[in-house]
Amino acid sequence: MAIGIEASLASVDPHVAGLVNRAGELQGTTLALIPSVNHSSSAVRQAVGSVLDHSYSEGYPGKRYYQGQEVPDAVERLAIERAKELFGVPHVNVQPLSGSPANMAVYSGLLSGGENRGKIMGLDLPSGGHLTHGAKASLSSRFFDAVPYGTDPEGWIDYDGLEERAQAERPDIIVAGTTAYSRRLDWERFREIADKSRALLMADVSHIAGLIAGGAYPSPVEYVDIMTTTTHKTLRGPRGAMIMVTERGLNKDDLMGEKIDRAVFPGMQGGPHINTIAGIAVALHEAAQPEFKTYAKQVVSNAEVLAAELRELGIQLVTGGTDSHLFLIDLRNNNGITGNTVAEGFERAGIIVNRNAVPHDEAPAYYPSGIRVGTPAITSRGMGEKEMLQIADWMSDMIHGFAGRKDRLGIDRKGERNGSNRREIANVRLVEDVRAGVIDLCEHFPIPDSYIG
Ligand code: DSN
Repeated sequence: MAIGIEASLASVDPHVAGLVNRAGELQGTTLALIPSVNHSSSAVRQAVGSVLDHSYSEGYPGKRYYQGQEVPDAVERLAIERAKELFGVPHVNVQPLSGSPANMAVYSGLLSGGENRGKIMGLDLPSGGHLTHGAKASLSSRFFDAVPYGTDPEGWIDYDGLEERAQAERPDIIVAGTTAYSRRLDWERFREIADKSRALLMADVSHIAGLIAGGAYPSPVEYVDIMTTTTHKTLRGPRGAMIMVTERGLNKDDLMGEKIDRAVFPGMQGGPHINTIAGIAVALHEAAQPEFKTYAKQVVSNAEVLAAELRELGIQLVTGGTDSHLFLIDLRNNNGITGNTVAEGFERAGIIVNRNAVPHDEAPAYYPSGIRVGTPAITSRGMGEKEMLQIADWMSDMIHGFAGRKDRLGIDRKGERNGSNRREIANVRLVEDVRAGVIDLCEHFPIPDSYIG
Protein backbone atom coordinates (compact mmCIF):
# COMPACT_ATOMS: atom_id res chain seq x y z
CA MET A 1 0.00 0.00 0.00
CA ALA A 2 1.27 3.49 -0.80
CA ILE A 3 2.29 5.69 2.06
CA GLY A 4 -0.52 8.15 2.52
CA ILE A 5 -1.91 7.92 6.02
CA GLU A 6 -0.38 10.62 8.14
CA ALA A 7 0.06 9.91 11.82
CA SER A 8 -0.37 13.25 13.50
CA LEU A 9 2.74 14.87 14.93
CA ALA A 10 0.69 15.90 17.94
CA SER A 11 -0.09 12.32 18.89
CA VAL A 12 3.39 10.89 18.15
CA ASP A 13 5.44 13.68 19.71
CA PRO A 14 3.37 16.31 21.51
CA HIS A 15 6.56 18.04 22.64
CA VAL A 16 7.82 18.79 19.12
CA ALA A 17 4.25 19.46 17.96
CA GLY A 18 3.97 22.06 20.71
CA LEU A 19 7.17 23.75 19.59
CA VAL A 20 6.03 23.80 15.97
CA ASN A 21 2.69 25.27 17.00
CA ARG A 22 4.43 27.86 19.14
CA ALA A 23 6.62 28.85 16.15
CA GLY A 24 3.49 29.27 14.04
CA GLU A 25 1.81 31.34 16.74
CA LEU A 26 4.87 33.58 17.13
CA GLN A 27 5.33 34.02 13.38
CA GLY A 28 1.65 34.89 13.05
CA THR A 29 1.71 37.54 15.76
CA THR A 30 5.08 39.20 15.11
CA LEU A 31 6.66 41.04 12.19
CA ALA A 32 9.69 39.30 10.65
CA LEU A 33 11.98 42.13 9.58
CA ILE A 34 15.16 40.09 9.33
CA PRO A 35 16.01 40.56 5.63
CA SER A 36 17.00 36.91 5.11
CA VAL A 37 13.69 35.59 6.47
CA ASN A 38 10.59 34.95 4.38
CA HIS A 39 7.33 32.96 4.55
CA SER A 40 7.36 30.14 2.00
CA SER A 41 4.08 28.82 0.60
CA SER A 42 2.51 25.68 1.98
CA ALA A 43 3.15 24.12 -1.47
CA VAL A 44 6.90 24.58 -0.91
CA ARG A 45 6.65 23.19 2.60
CA GLN A 46 4.59 20.20 1.45
CA ALA A 47 7.30 19.25 -1.03
CA VAL A 48 9.99 19.58 1.63
CA GLY A 49 8.00 17.55 4.16
CA SER A 50 7.03 14.87 1.63
CA VAL A 51 8.08 11.24 1.15
CA LEU A 52 10.89 12.54 -1.06
CA ASP A 53 12.76 12.87 2.22
CA HIS A 54 13.24 9.09 1.97
CA SER A 55 15.39 9.35 -1.16
CA TYR A 56 19.12 8.63 -1.34
CA SER A 57 20.59 9.84 -4.59
CA GLU A 58 24.35 10.34 -4.57
CA GLY A 59 25.46 11.49 -7.99
CA TYR A 60 23.58 13.50 -10.59
CA PRO A 61 20.50 12.73 -12.73
CA GLY A 62 21.29 9.85 -15.08
CA LYS A 63 24.43 8.88 -13.14
CA ARG A 64 23.57 7.89 -9.59
CA TYR A 65 25.23 5.43 -7.26
CA TYR A 66 21.87 4.18 -5.99
CA GLN A 67 18.94 2.49 -7.69
CA GLY A 68 15.37 3.74 -7.42
CA GLN A 69 16.05 7.11 -9.03
CA GLU A 70 13.04 7.55 -11.32
CA VAL A 71 11.53 10.31 -9.20
CA PRO A 72 14.71 11.92 -7.79
CA ASP A 73 16.12 12.26 -11.32
CA ALA A 74 12.89 13.85 -12.55
CA VAL A 75 12.73 16.22 -9.55
CA GLU A 76 16.34 17.36 -9.88
CA ARG A 77 16.09 17.80 -13.67
CA LEU A 78 12.92 19.88 -13.22
CA ALA A 79 14.54 22.16 -10.64
CA ILE A 80 17.60 22.62 -12.88
CA GLU A 81 15.50 23.44 -15.97
CA ARG A 82 13.36 25.91 -14.05
CA ALA A 83 16.42 27.68 -12.62
CA LYS A 84 18.08 27.87 -16.06
CA GLU A 85 14.93 29.41 -17.51
CA LEU A 86 14.30 31.85 -14.66
CA PHE A 87 17.85 33.20 -14.42
CA GLY A 88 18.96 32.70 -18.04
CA VAL A 89 21.99 30.53 -17.37
CA PRO A 90 23.23 27.36 -19.10
CA HIS A 91 24.45 25.37 -16.08
CA VAL A 92 22.89 24.94 -12.63
CA ASN A 93 23.68 22.78 -9.62
CA VAL A 94 20.76 22.56 -7.17
CA GLN A 95 22.39 20.24 -4.63
CA PRO A 96 24.26 22.56 -2.20
CA LEU A 97 22.69 22.24 1.22
CA SER A 98 22.94 25.96 1.84
CA GLY A 99 24.80 29.11 0.87
CA SER A 100 28.04 28.49 2.72
CA PRO A 101 28.71 25.06 1.18
CA ALA A 102 27.72 26.48 -2.22
CA ASN A 103 30.38 29.19 -2.00
CA MET A 104 32.98 26.79 -0.64
CA ALA A 105 32.23 24.37 -3.49
CA VAL A 106 32.91 27.11 -6.07
CA TYR A 107 36.24 27.97 -4.45
CA SER A 108 37.32 24.37 -4.05
CA GLY A 109 36.19 23.46 -7.57
CA LEU A 110 38.00 26.33 -9.27
CA LEU A 111 41.00 26.99 -7.03
CA SER A 112 43.73 24.53 -6.36
CA GLY A 113 43.69 24.56 -2.56
CA GLY A 114 46.68 22.90 -0.91
CA GLU A 115 50.00 24.74 -1.09
CA ASN A 116 49.13 26.93 -4.04
CA ARG A 117 45.87 27.80 -2.44
CA GLY A 118 44.37 30.37 -4.75
CA LYS A 119 43.06 33.76 -3.66
CA ILE A 120 39.58 35.15 -3.19
CA MET A 121 38.61 38.77 -2.70
CA GLY A 122 35.28 39.61 -1.11
CA LEU A 123 33.51 42.42 0.74
CA ASP A 124 34.61 42.28 4.36
CA LEU A 125 32.14 41.21 7.04
CA PRO A 126 31.70 44.55 8.85
CA SER A 127 31.08 46.26 5.50
CA GLY A 128 28.24 43.86 4.70
CA GLY A 129 29.97 40.81 3.20
CA HIS A 130 29.34 37.20 4.18
CA LEU A 131 31.49 34.92 6.31
CA THR A 132 32.29 32.80 3.24
CA HIS A 133 33.56 35.81 1.30
CA GLY A 134 36.89 35.41 3.10
CA ALA A 135 36.17 36.43 6.72
CA LYS A 136 38.85 35.53 9.24
CA ALA A 137 36.59 33.20 11.22
CA SER A 138 35.50 31.28 8.11
CA LEU A 139 37.15 28.30 6.45
CA SER A 140 37.06 30.39 3.26
CA SER A 141 40.09 32.27 4.60
CA ARG A 142 41.77 29.22 6.12
CA PHE A 143 41.67 26.99 3.06
CA PHE A 144 42.27 29.84 0.60
CA ASP A 145 44.10 33.15 0.70
CA ALA A 146 41.60 35.92 1.25
CA VAL A 147 41.90 39.67 0.85
CA PRO A 148 38.99 42.00 1.55
CA TYR A 149 37.60 45.11 -0.05
CA GLY A 150 35.43 47.52 1.88
CA THR A 151 33.26 50.60 1.94
CA ASP A 152 33.83 54.32 2.38
CA PRO A 153 32.89 55.90 5.76
CA GLU A 154 29.27 56.39 4.61
CA GLY A 155 28.98 52.71 3.76
CA TRP A 156 29.14 52.76 -0.07
CA ILE A 157 31.38 50.16 -1.72
CA ASP A 158 34.72 51.77 -2.51
CA TYR A 159 35.14 50.60 -6.12
CA ASP A 160 38.35 52.59 -6.65
CA GLY A 161 39.89 50.98 -3.56
CA LEU A 162 38.71 47.57 -4.76
CA GLU A 163 40.28 48.13 -8.18
CA GLU A 164 43.58 49.23 -6.71
CA ARG A 165 43.72 46.30 -4.32
CA ALA A 166 42.69 43.80 -6.97
CA GLN A 167 45.51 45.02 -9.25
CA ALA A 168 48.00 44.65 -6.44
CA GLU A 169 46.74 41.33 -5.06
CA ARG A 170 45.70 39.59 -8.28
CA PRO A 171 42.93 37.45 -6.76
CA ASP A 172 41.72 34.40 -8.66
CA ILE A 173 38.08 35.09 -7.80
CA ILE A 174 36.41 38.39 -6.93
CA VAL A 175 33.16 37.89 -5.04
CA ALA A 176 30.48 40.48 -5.70
CA GLY A 177 27.98 39.72 -3.00
CA THR A 178 26.54 41.05 0.23
CA THR A 179 24.41 40.21 3.24
CA ALA A 180 24.05 43.64 4.77
CA TYR A 181 24.41 46.19 2.00
CA SER A 182 21.42 48.23 0.91
CA ARG A 183 22.58 49.64 -2.42
CA ARG A 184 22.60 48.18 -5.92
CA LEU A 185 25.86 46.58 -6.88
CA ASP A 186 27.49 47.97 -10.00
CA TRP A 187 27.91 44.70 -11.91
CA GLU A 188 29.54 46.40 -14.87
CA ARG A 189 32.20 48.01 -12.68
CA PHE A 190 32.87 44.70 -10.95
CA ARG A 191 33.38 43.13 -14.39
CA GLU A 192 35.84 45.81 -15.48
CA ILE A 193 37.82 45.39 -12.27
CA ALA A 194 37.83 41.59 -12.60
CA ASP A 195 39.00 41.83 -16.21
CA LYS A 196 41.78 44.27 -15.36
CA SER A 197 43.09 41.97 -12.64
CA ARG A 198 42.38 38.80 -14.67
CA ALA A 199 40.10 37.37 -11.99
CA LEU A 200 36.96 35.32 -12.30
CA LEU A 201 33.87 37.18 -11.10
CA MET A 202 31.39 35.41 -8.85
CA ALA A 203 28.12 37.02 -7.78
CA ASP A 204 26.63 35.78 -4.51
CA VAL A 205 23.02 36.90 -4.95
CA SER A 206 21.61 35.03 -1.95
CA HIS A 207 19.81 38.09 -0.64
CA ILE A 208 18.57 39.47 -3.93
CA ALA A 209 17.83 36.38 -6.05
CA GLY A 210 14.08 36.91 -5.74
CA LEU A 211 14.42 40.58 -6.64
CA ILE A 212 16.44 39.62 -9.73
CA ALA A 213 13.92 36.94 -10.71
CA GLY A 214 11.10 39.45 -10.26
CA GLY A 215 12.83 42.19 -12.25
CA ALA A 216 13.25 44.53 -9.28
CA TYR A 217 17.05 44.47 -9.24
CA PRO A 218 19.45 44.26 -12.23
CA SER A 219 20.65 40.76 -13.05
CA PRO A 220 24.41 40.16 -12.95
CA VAL A 221 24.19 37.20 -15.35
CA GLU A 222 25.65 38.96 -18.38
CA TYR A 223 28.63 40.24 -16.33
CA VAL A 224 29.68 37.38 -14.07
CA ASP A 225 31.17 33.94 -14.57
CA ILE A 226 29.49 32.20 -11.65
CA MET A 227 26.44 33.03 -9.56
CA THR A 228 25.55 31.44 -6.22
CA THR A 229 22.39 31.91 -4.23
CA THR A 230 20.45 30.55 -1.34
CA THR A 231 16.83 29.74 -2.08
CA HIS A 232 15.01 30.83 1.07
CA LYS A 233 15.41 34.60 1.20
CA THR A 234 13.72 36.89 -1.35
CA LEU A 235 13.31 33.82 -3.59
CA ARG A 236 10.89 32.47 -0.93
CA GLY A 237 11.77 28.79 -1.28
CA PRO A 238 13.04 26.23 1.23
CA ARG A 239 16.44 26.47 2.88
CA GLY A 240 18.87 25.40 0.19
CA ALA A 241 21.17 26.83 -2.46
CA MET A 242 22.13 26.77 -6.12
CA ILE A 243 25.30 27.39 -8.10
CA MET A 244 24.97 28.71 -11.64
CA VAL A 245 27.61 29.03 -14.35
CA THR A 246 26.95 31.65 -17.02
CA GLU A 247 27.65 31.56 -20.78
CA ARG A 248 30.58 33.84 -20.07
CA GLY A 249 31.93 31.38 -17.49
CA LEU A 250 31.56 28.40 -19.83
CA ASN A 251 33.20 30.34 -22.66
CA LYS A 252 36.22 30.85 -20.42
CA ASP A 253 36.34 27.25 -19.29
CA ASP A 254 33.93 24.75 -20.76
CA LEU A 255 34.64 22.42 -17.84
CA MET A 256 33.70 25.03 -15.23
CA GLY A 257 30.28 23.50 -14.57
CA GLU A 258 31.72 20.02 -14.31
CA LYS A 259 34.47 21.16 -11.92
CA ILE A 260 31.91 22.81 -9.66
CA ASP A 261 29.59 19.79 -9.80
CA ARG A 262 32.46 17.55 -8.74
CA ALA A 263 33.31 19.91 -5.90
CA VAL A 264 29.70 19.70 -4.61
CA PHE A 265 29.56 15.90 -5.01
CA PRO A 266 31.70 14.04 -4.12
CA GLY A 267 33.89 16.94 -2.93
CA MET A 268 31.76 18.54 -0.22
CA GLN A 269 28.58 16.50 0.08
CA GLY A 270 27.15 13.02 -0.21
CA GLY A 271 23.46 12.54 -0.94
CA PRO A 272 21.49 15.60 -2.00
CA HIS A 273 18.25 16.44 -0.18
CA ILE A 274 15.78 15.59 -2.93
CA ASN A 275 12.84 16.78 -0.84
CA THR A 276 14.45 20.23 -0.56
CA ILE A 277 15.23 20.22 -4.28
CA ALA A 278 11.52 19.54 -4.91
CA GLY A 279 10.72 22.54 -2.71
CA ILE A 280 13.19 24.62 -4.72
CA ALA A 281 11.45 23.51 -7.94
CA VAL A 282 8.10 24.68 -6.52
CA ALA A 283 9.58 28.03 -5.46
CA LEU A 284 11.09 28.53 -8.93
CA HIS A 285 7.69 27.83 -10.47
CA GLU A 286 6.10 30.38 -8.13
CA ALA A 287 8.83 32.93 -8.90
CA ALA A 288 8.12 32.57 -12.64
CA GLN A 289 4.50 33.76 -12.19
CA PRO A 290 3.46 37.35 -12.90
CA GLU A 291 2.43 37.80 -9.22
CA PHE A 292 6.06 37.38 -8.21
CA LYS A 293 7.11 40.44 -10.24
CA THR A 294 4.56 42.50 -8.32
CA TYR A 295 5.87 41.03 -5.07
CA ALA A 296 9.54 41.77 -5.85
CA LYS A 297 8.80 45.38 -6.77
CA GLN A 298 6.72 45.85 -3.64
CA VAL A 299 9.54 44.47 -1.46
CA VAL A 300 11.86 47.22 -2.73
CA SER A 301 9.25 49.94 -2.60
CA ASN A 302 8.33 48.97 0.98
CA ALA A 303 12.00 49.10 2.03
CA GLU A 304 12.36 52.52 0.40
CA VAL A 305 9.27 53.88 2.17
CA LEU A 306 10.23 52.43 5.55
CA ALA A 307 13.77 53.77 5.25
CA ALA A 308 12.68 57.23 4.07
CA GLU A 309 10.17 57.58 6.90
CA LEU A 310 12.70 56.50 9.54
CA ARG A 311 15.11 59.04 8.20
CA GLU A 312 12.42 61.68 8.31
CA LEU A 313 11.92 60.76 11.97
CA GLY A 314 15.58 61.39 12.75
CA ILE A 315 16.99 57.87 12.52
CA GLN A 316 20.38 57.57 10.85
CA LEU A 317 20.76 54.98 8.09
CA VAL A 318 23.93 53.60 6.52
CA THR A 319 24.27 55.28 3.07
CA GLY A 320 21.13 57.25 3.99
CA GLY A 321 18.70 54.70 2.56
CA THR A 322 18.21 51.74 0.27
CA ASP A 323 17.42 50.58 -3.22
CA SER A 324 16.97 46.92 -2.32
CA HIS A 325 15.05 44.89 0.27
CA LEU A 326 17.08 45.92 3.31
CA PHE A 327 18.87 48.72 5.12
CA LEU A 328 20.97 49.26 8.19
CA ILE A 329 20.10 51.58 11.05
CA ASP A 330 23.20 53.23 12.48
CA LEU A 331 22.61 53.83 16.20
CA ARG A 332 25.86 55.61 16.89
CA ASN A 333 24.24 58.99 17.41
CA ASN A 334 21.57 57.66 19.79
CA ASN A 335 23.14 58.30 23.14
CA GLY A 336 25.27 55.18 22.99
CA ILE A 337 22.39 52.73 22.66
CA THR A 338 23.53 49.51 20.95
CA GLY A 339 22.12 47.11 18.38
CA ASN A 340 21.58 44.31 20.88
CA THR A 341 19.48 46.47 23.19
CA VAL A 342 17.34 47.83 20.39
CA ALA A 343 16.90 44.36 18.86
CA GLU A 344 15.79 42.95 22.22
CA GLY A 345 13.43 45.84 22.81
CA PHE A 346 11.91 45.41 19.36
CA GLU A 347 11.47 41.70 19.99
CA ARG A 348 9.41 42.43 23.09
CA ALA A 349 7.20 44.57 20.90
CA GLY A 350 6.94 41.78 18.30
CA ILE A 351 9.27 43.34 15.74
CA ILE A 352 12.00 40.84 14.91
CA VAL A 353 15.29 42.21 13.56
CA ASN A 354 18.95 41.31 13.96
CA ARG A 355 21.78 43.22 15.57
CA ASN A 356 24.39 44.11 12.97
CA ALA A 357 27.73 45.84 12.67
CA VAL A 358 27.74 49.05 10.66
CA PRO A 359 30.68 49.90 8.39
CA HIS A 360 33.75 50.95 10.35
CA ASP A 361 32.05 49.88 13.59
CA GLU A 362 34.39 49.93 16.53
CA ALA A 363 31.98 48.06 18.81
CA PRO A 364 32.34 44.30 19.36
CA ALA A 365 30.41 42.06 16.93
CA TYR A 366 27.95 40.85 19.59
CA TYR A 367 27.24 44.40 20.82
CA PRO A 368 27.33 46.23 17.50
CA SER A 369 26.16 49.73 16.66
CA GLY A 370 23.44 48.83 14.22
CA ILE A 371 20.40 46.78 13.36
CA ARG A 372 19.49 45.30 9.99
CA VAL A 373 15.95 45.68 8.68
CA GLY A 374 14.31 44.04 5.66
CA THR A 375 10.91 43.83 4.02
CA PRO A 376 10.67 40.44 2.19
CA ALA A 377 8.53 38.70 4.84
CA ILE A 378 6.15 41.55 5.67
CA THR A 379 5.63 42.12 1.95
CA SER A 380 4.72 38.44 1.57
CA ARG A 381 1.92 39.18 4.07
CA GLY A 382 0.60 41.85 1.73
CA MET A 383 1.70 44.93 3.65
CA GLY A 384 2.27 48.18 1.77
CA GLU A 385 3.05 51.85 2.22
CA LYS A 386 0.53 52.58 5.00
CA GLU A 387 1.86 49.76 7.13
CA MET A 388 5.49 50.82 6.48
CA LEU A 389 4.73 54.29 7.82
CA GLN A 390 3.18 52.77 10.96
CA ILE A 391 6.13 50.42 11.50
CA ALA A 392 8.58 53.30 11.03
CA ASP A 393 6.73 55.29 13.71
CA TRP A 394 6.93 52.40 16.14
CA MET A 395 10.60 51.79 15.49
CA SER A 396 11.55 55.43 15.78
CA ASP A 397 9.53 55.92 18.98
CA MET A 398 11.22 52.92 20.57
CA ILE A 399 14.75 53.89 19.51
CA HIS A 400 14.29 57.40 20.85
CA GLY A 401 12.60 55.99 23.96
CA PHE A 402 15.44 53.56 24.68
CA ALA A 403 18.07 56.21 24.00
CA GLY A 404 16.32 58.58 26.41
CA ARG A 405 16.54 55.97 29.16
CA LYS A 406 20.06 54.98 28.27
CA ASP A 407 21.43 55.55 31.75
CA ARG A 408 19.03 53.01 33.20
CA LEU A 409 19.18 50.55 30.34
CA GLY A 410 22.52 48.94 31.12
CA ILE A 411 23.65 49.06 27.54
CA ASP A 412 27.04 47.52 28.17
CA ARG A 413 28.12 43.91 28.12
CA LYS A 414 27.37 43.59 31.81
CA GLY A 415 23.78 44.65 31.23
CA GLU A 416 23.53 42.11 28.45
CA ARG A 417 24.87 39.29 30.61
CA ASN A 418 23.02 40.00 33.83
CA GLY A 419 19.74 40.67 32.09
CA SER A 420 19.34 44.27 33.21
CA ASN A 421 18.89 45.35 29.57
CA ARG A 422 15.94 43.05 29.21
CA ARG A 423 14.40 44.01 32.55
CA GLU A 424 14.63 47.69 31.78
CA ILE A 425 13.23 47.29 28.29
CA ALA A 426 10.32 45.32 29.71
CA ASN A 427 9.50 48.34 31.86
CA VAL A 428 9.23 50.73 28.95
CA ARG A 429 5.49 51.33 28.64
CA LEU A 430 5.82 52.22 24.98
CA VAL A 431 7.01 48.69 24.18
CA GLU A 432 3.75 47.24 25.50
CA ASP A 433 1.73 49.73 23.46
CA VAL A 434 3.64 48.84 20.30
CA ARG A 435 3.15 45.14 21.05
CA ALA A 436 -0.61 45.63 21.07
CA GLY A 437 -0.43 47.54 17.77
CA VAL A 438 1.72 44.82 16.17
CA ILE A 439 -0.73 42.10 17.19
CA ASP A 440 -3.56 44.07 15.66
CA LEU A 441 -1.60 44.65 12.43
CA CYS A 442 -0.72 40.94 12.19
CA GLU A 443 -4.39 40.01 12.55
CA HIS A 444 -5.14 42.11 9.49
CA PHE A 445 -2.24 40.58 7.52
CA PRO A 446 -2.11 36.84 8.23
CA ILE A 447 0.75 34.82 6.73
CA PRO A 448 -0.58 33.54 3.38
CA ASP A 449 -0.79 29.85 2.59
CA SER A 450 -0.37 30.38 -1.12
CA TYR A 451 0.89 33.10 -3.44
CA ILE A 452 -0.57 31.88 -6.73
CA GLY A 453 -4.10 32.42 -8.00
N1 DSN B 1 21.80 34.08 6.63
C1 DSN B 1 22.50 35.21 6.17
C2 DSN B 1 21.81 36.45 6.52
O1 DSN B 1 21.09 36.51 7.51
O2 DSN B 1 22.00 37.41 5.81
C3 DSN B 1 23.86 35.19 6.69
O3 DSN B 1 24.42 33.93 6.53
